[in-house]
Amino acid sequence: MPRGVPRRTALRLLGGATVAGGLLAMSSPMASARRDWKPVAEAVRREYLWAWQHYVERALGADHIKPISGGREDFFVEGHSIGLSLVEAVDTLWLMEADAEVQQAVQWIKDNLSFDVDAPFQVFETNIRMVGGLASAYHCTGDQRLLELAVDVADRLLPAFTESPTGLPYRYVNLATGAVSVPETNIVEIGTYIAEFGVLSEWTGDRRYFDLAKQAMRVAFDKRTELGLLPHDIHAETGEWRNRQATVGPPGDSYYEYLWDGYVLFGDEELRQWYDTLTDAILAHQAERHQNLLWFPQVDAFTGDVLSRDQSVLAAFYAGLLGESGRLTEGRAYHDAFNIVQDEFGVIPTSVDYSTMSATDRSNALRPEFADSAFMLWLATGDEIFRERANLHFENMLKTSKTTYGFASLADVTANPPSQEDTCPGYWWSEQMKYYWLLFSDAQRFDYQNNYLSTEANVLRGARR
Ligand code: DMJ
Repeated sequence: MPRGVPRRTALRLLGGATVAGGLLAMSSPMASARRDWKPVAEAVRREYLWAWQHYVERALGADHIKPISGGREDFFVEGHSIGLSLVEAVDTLWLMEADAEVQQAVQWIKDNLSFDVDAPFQVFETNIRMVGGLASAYHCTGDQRLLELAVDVADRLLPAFTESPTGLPYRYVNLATGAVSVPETNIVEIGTYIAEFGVLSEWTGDRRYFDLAKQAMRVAFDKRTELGLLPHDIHAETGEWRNRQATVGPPGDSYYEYLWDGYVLFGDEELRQWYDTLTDAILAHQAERHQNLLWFPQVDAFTGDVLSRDQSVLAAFYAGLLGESGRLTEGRAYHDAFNIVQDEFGVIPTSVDYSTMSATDRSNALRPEFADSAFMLWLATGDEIFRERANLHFENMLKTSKTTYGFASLADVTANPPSQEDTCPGYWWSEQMKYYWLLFSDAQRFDYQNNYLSTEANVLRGARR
């Protein structure tokens, strides 16, 4: 490196480099050259089916497999798994044309899955993972029983909305009794339903799902500040904001995503107007350039003052959302910024302070958002650079997370080698492996022109049966 050139600047000039003692792959300066991606697609499928086999042998029906020990782990309720990873996997297996595995998973669901559980379930997670997982499994396979189960669990979530005086859903509902709890919520957990609920309305003819989901989004939108921003915490019973901080990361992220998605899926112009209004305000009052990179700090929604320059890895999804909603310049720029983080750390830490490019949380729970936005931007532009970036994401995951019985979350991405945790989140089965597969395989069963993937990457449009 020439003297006097700061390391990060040099990396940027070179088009990317590596950290962690040379352990991780480098991004290529030839990023836009075309290449044969089929071997990468085959590797993605091979790794996925290898992990699936271990899940079946060691943890069938568990919410999570513990990939290091081969044990089982619950997600929603301690002591009561409901097959989360399996439900998350069905559409990915189907897109990979792993039909024996699809049949095995669907059979397990038919024989075992019951939502008659006397325990509080988190409404947001149950919706994006279980309603969405079953809805996408139905969309892919056409099996009516999967739709019935999606409707069953969605119906059990409805008291969270209907019992609330504002229409903003409570955070928890007991699936057996309908008892609701925890009104202290946030805009993600009140506003990430319209995709799953909307397709149920479409498929069943019952408008209630769509209407309840949209009404909750409206309550939050109507309370935007004079700057047009939304604080992220809100109270379901009073409708009052509980804080002042606006963020495109959690817990703000998928509220914005589902405004756009509601428009894309159902042609709802009002949702599009809400999305445009909020996005214009975010770009005006939240965007910040730092060392020629675009970032979205947390700001005070009432004054616009910057509160924190921490950037959650989950916020990387926003690059794709900006791109797909027609803000390609900003979407690319934000992906470029996260690409610098990938080049700097290999695996992107859970959060970084971009003003110092230092990790403020060194873990990474197999987060898919960088690959998510690479996929969305590739769909929008066809630019090979996004495949290159996603390929590096995949390679780095293989090098750091692969373990005895599957893929493990990382406790510290800066350790050499990165230290692993004995857990694999359910979304791993639905998100990044699907994005990689769709990016690299030219999948026969996917309509690349007309499709929709939910915030959990559940395919609710575009399955070609
Ligand atoms: C997933 O469950 C969904 O993408 C959700 O919207 C937030 N992020 C996790 C994965 O990181």
